[in-house]
Amino acid sequence: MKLQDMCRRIRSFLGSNDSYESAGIVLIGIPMDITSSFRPGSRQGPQAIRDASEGLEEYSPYLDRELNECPFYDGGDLALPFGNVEMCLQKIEEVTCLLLEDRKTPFFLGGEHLISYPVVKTLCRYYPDLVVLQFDAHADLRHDYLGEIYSHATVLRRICEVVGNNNVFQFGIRSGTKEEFSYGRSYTNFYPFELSTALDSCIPLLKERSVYVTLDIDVIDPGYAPGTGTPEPGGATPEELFKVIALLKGLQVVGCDLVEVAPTYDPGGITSLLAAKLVREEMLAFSSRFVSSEKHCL
Ligand SMILES: [Mn+2]
Repeated sequence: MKLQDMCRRIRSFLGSNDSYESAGIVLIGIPMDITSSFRPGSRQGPQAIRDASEGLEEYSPYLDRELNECPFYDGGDLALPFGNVEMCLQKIEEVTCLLLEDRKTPFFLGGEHLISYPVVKTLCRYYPDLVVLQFDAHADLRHDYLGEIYSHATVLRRICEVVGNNNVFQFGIRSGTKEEFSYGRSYTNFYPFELSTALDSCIPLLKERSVYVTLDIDVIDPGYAPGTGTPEPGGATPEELFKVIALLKGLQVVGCDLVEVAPTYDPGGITSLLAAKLVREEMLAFSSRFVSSEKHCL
């Protein structure tokens, strides 16, 4: 099946290429929010982020790069069989596989955090040395949520099962059960309340590996990013995240996502705008790998 048959394109992200073939990064929206436990609505995230991107410049003064130096293609939103979690996860696996077969770097816009699971599950078949970096308010390490093992509250636990506990790095965590914190401290590279300083200390180790970055918008304080399903007071500033992204520049990022933007709770559209700016920064930071990426693919 072709990408165009799997996705719907409406309006594209700022600066998107018209050509899939010449793109390195492919942006795909995953409008899924089936397992959101507190406030649903993240299925509208991808389109709100695209709309907000129109207000940004294509040039990043943080990275001194411009989107036209980074050929990317916005493939639209994945068509999903709403209501059926397993089929949705299957579709996400299929589209990830298609992008990897075409030697693209997938960049997914959520949607709820569960979408990261099928993506990582697929990626680690192509990149056996994969590590996952999570930036999030929540540990997402529950074994199950009310008996359901596939949930946005269990997603990192499932990811630990596919890539191995030691290959998961968790930053900025400030919410979870006592058991989740204990699991994190014992089994993952667990940095609660810490972001750029902790990441900086991990960079030498991460340089040797293929990296997946999952960014939950709720890592940022709800004062800056209220438009999300489970806001958690006491979070990071946007500046801290720009610092984080600058540190990631130079790593072999083979895929990423930005999840949990829920426009219904977003007065003034400030969360979508911040998310769009983070997407721009990430694309510019991660595209540097294309210079040397060929040897690394498949
Ligand atoms: Mn979260």
